Amino acid sequence: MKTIYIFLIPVFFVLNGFGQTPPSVTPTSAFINYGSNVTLTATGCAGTVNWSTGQTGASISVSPKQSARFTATCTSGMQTSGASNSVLVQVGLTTSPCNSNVTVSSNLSNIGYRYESSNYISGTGDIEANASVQFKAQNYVQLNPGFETKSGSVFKAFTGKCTELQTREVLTGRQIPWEILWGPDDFIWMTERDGKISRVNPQTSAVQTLITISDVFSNGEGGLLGMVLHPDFANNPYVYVSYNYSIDNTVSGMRVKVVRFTYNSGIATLGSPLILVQNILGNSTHDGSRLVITPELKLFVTTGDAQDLSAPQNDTNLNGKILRMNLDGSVPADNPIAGSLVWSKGHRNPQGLVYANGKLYCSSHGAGIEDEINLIQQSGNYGWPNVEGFCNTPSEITFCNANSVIEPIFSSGTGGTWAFCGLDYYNNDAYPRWKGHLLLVSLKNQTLYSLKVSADGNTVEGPANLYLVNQFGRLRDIAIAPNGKVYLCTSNGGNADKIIEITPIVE
Ligand SMILES: [Ca+2]
Ligand SMILES: [Ca+2]
Repeated sequence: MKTIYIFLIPVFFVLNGFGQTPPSVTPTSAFINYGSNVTLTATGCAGTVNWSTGQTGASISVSPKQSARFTATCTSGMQTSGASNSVLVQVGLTTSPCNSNVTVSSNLSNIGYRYESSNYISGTGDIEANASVQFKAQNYVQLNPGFETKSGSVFKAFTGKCTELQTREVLTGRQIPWEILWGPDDFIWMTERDGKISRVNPQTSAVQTLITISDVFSNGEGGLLGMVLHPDFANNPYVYVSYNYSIDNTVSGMRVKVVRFTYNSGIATLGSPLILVQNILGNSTHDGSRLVITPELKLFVTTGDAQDLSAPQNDTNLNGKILRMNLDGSVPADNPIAGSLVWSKGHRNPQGLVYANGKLYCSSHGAGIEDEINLIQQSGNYGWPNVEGFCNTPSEITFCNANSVIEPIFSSGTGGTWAFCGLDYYNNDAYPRWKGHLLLVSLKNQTLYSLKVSADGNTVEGPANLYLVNQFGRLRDIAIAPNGKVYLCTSNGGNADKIIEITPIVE
């Protein structure tokens, strides 16, 4: 008895005495734009929380200039440092401004950063382990005594002109353009949420409105949303759209339908509407509605949960799904559930969709955390509302194991959302830096991102690259022209929305 008693005492103290478990830090991961901040909170410490930044207190706000790990330690008790009490805050970085001369005198631990100069770059700082940094100067790069690339770092230096994204306003004065795409007529085709479909001449900025759809019910985030053209448009001049209507002219009567219109170029109109699917529950938010047609001539349509959390995991409900249909709206014989349009489930509000590398990539809005990019698989379950982002909480792990949930290939992390929207894939030689990258725009973070996709197309490699941060406000969608120019549309409202043309200037 006595021996047992001696061993019980330390156990008692660790669990209930002055012993403390290490403070846990939330968020568990975070990804921020360069220049913005994130609040880190430590819980489980009875004493004072000391942070690796030198700050104290349960919650601190940090705005790191580069990716960094922040550690919380507790002044009292037996807590020990460990993985559970630190968080890696990744910072999306962009190319440095193209100044005439650049001197890099402090040590660099940036990941995927490029210093550019129109004359020379002089380096004396170290490139830290795990950093990957490039110096690109038009005339010369000078590595002074003391400059060192540490083991495990990646460093490249070369000469060349600054890489610049030249931007031009193609169009202004519009109201919430939602879809922009490059048409086979070399015009930009555009939907606006109030119901208009137009052709925009990218050279002259002339707008030709083809139709104002009479039964579009535009409320909140709902209205006329996604659009795609038939891949063989010359022979099949069909335009497919997804939009909200209302069965009783109220928000609670909002539904979503997918309609095919026929383009008559002679009289510049869209007509002969053919309803492919209708009566999908809609709402003033969470209506999905991005469309893609694959080379096998199947139409994929995203649907949102329309604020009905019971829908995404219910196979008989079309909300919170990605639907797959033939181009006349019929159910393909090889869909996973006989007679059903459902292709994948567990989606919250997916509003970006692109087919590339023989794969379907989808971006989706998270609730308060974890905006996701997912690789869409037949019969895939993406977890919502039971799982946000990765399967990393006890209840999520249980659900994921029981339901074979597929985790995202990229997430904004648990630090917050960026409001992922339009998604596209850059496969053009005009801007080699983006070749093989997903391009993504965000509303809340007002940023264009490029994300390098792995050679097999199955993963995103490295951190996001950020462009045009806060320059044009909220960004809704992307279109890419065959010549490699990229077009973005803004979503700021006030009849002041724009289409911006990006011309990469590469030597
Ligand atoms: Ca688009
Ligand atoms: Ca999670």
